[in-house]
Amino acid sequence: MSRLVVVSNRVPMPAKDGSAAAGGLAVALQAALQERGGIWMGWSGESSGDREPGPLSQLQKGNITYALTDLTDTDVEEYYRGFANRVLWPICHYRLDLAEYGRKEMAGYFRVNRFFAHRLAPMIEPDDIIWVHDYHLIPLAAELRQMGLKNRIGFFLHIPWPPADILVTMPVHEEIMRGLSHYDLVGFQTDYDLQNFAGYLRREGIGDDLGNGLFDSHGRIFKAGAYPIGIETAGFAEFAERAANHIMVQKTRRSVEGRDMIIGVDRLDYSKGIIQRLEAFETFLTSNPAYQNKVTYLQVTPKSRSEVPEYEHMQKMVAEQAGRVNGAIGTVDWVPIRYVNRSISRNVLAGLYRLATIGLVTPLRDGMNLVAKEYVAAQDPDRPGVLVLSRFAGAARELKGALLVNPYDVEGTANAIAKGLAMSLEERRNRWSMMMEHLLTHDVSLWCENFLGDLVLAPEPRLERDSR
Ligand code: GDG
Repeated sequence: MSRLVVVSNRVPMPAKDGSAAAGGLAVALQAALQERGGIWMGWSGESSGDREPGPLSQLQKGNITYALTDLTDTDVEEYYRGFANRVLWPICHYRLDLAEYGRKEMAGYFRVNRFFAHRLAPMIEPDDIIWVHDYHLIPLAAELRQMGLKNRIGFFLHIPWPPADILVTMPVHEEIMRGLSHYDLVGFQTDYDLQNFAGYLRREGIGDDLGNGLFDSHGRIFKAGAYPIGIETAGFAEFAERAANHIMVQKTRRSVEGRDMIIGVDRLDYSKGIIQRLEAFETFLTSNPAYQNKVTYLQVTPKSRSEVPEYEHMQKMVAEQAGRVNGAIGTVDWVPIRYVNRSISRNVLAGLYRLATIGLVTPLRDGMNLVAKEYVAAQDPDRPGVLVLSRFAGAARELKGALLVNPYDVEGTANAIAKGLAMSLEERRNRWSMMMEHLLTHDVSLWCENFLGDLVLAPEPRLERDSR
């Protein structure tokens, strides 16, 4: 079996006690790396200031070598904060209004990808399979090919891929699309993202859809497909059952005694629809006064990318809105919204999911959304809660037992909250069983196996006709 080389912007390092880092994706990839032997390479998260970064720092754990590189301050500013998070992230989440183009940032993005390729290439053996993750590293394969690497290289995009009309507003859309064609397999979260990709090739006249997932573009034949990511369903369900006894979860249970609890869990990000969701909760309470003092909404929102101005602004808006609703509707003995603006342990999170009558997952746009899947997996099979899910999350294409909402429609979301709270136990069980069965049969290990299986079987690339 060939060695596997995973490349991602950040690398989930194993905990000091040797156990794998938490989180389904990390666990699944670490298992695949452990089985085949391999390397996980990425940015250390550290900056070397304005000096050229030193050598890669390497850590060996079993069969896996973790290889981390620092970046300079300029690299972090232009590649990470600049192009990746202020151009690609908003564009892929359909937010043309938030994209900030700058030549410096675009150049920095391609430069850092070249730098990654130069650091990675000396470690690669001819039979290695390379799996690149996410929007930070789209041009990596092209850079590796430029250096003469002939290895199988796959790419998986964790976030949505927008329709052509949106993508073409980005000044370097051609270079980005050319970058994708240098992979042997390009994986998206959903069919819809895949159709957007194929639609762009067709519309811009730069590629042919050959059928069976094969595409011909920029002189290369490659495969593209939808590979909806899953979670470690069975493991997470057991974990949540145990976590229900965690002291913090017990304390929370006592503190909401006699009330229903609704939970929302999101990185603080404008794509997650937190502001619209708080509005929907307020509307629900004002149009269903009988529920006042009967429901507590817990919003867990760890800070994210706080150094990017849009995120700093969001943080202020969410805090203000939660405070305003609490001030307007809360009473001396009831706080409608409990807002936690930091990360909580995975253990407590799993227990809280299980405690909540409703999981409120209403992103304006999301590649998949693992919180929706974790909420379902964490439920007590005898008394499962209800998932209220945005139709614009990739997960909505699979979780048919959810109450689907349009998060822009505040009243519609408020009505779904009311419907969820009033739902009979029988209907809750039926909806939950349907979703749980799907999640058990489509977990993250299968996702990993499917992607790697298809990458190995991807067609031999045709010799390149054009030069980059
Ligand atoms: C990207 C795509 C796609 C959240 N708060 C805490 C915490 N979390 C964990 C959740 C979940 C993960 O973070 C978030 O995953 P999501 O999928 O919801 O969202 P993104 O971070 O935007 O991920 C997304 C995903 O990649 C995978 O492909 O689904 O569409 O945007 O696992 O549980 N974990 C802990 N404390 C917290 O406070 N421990």
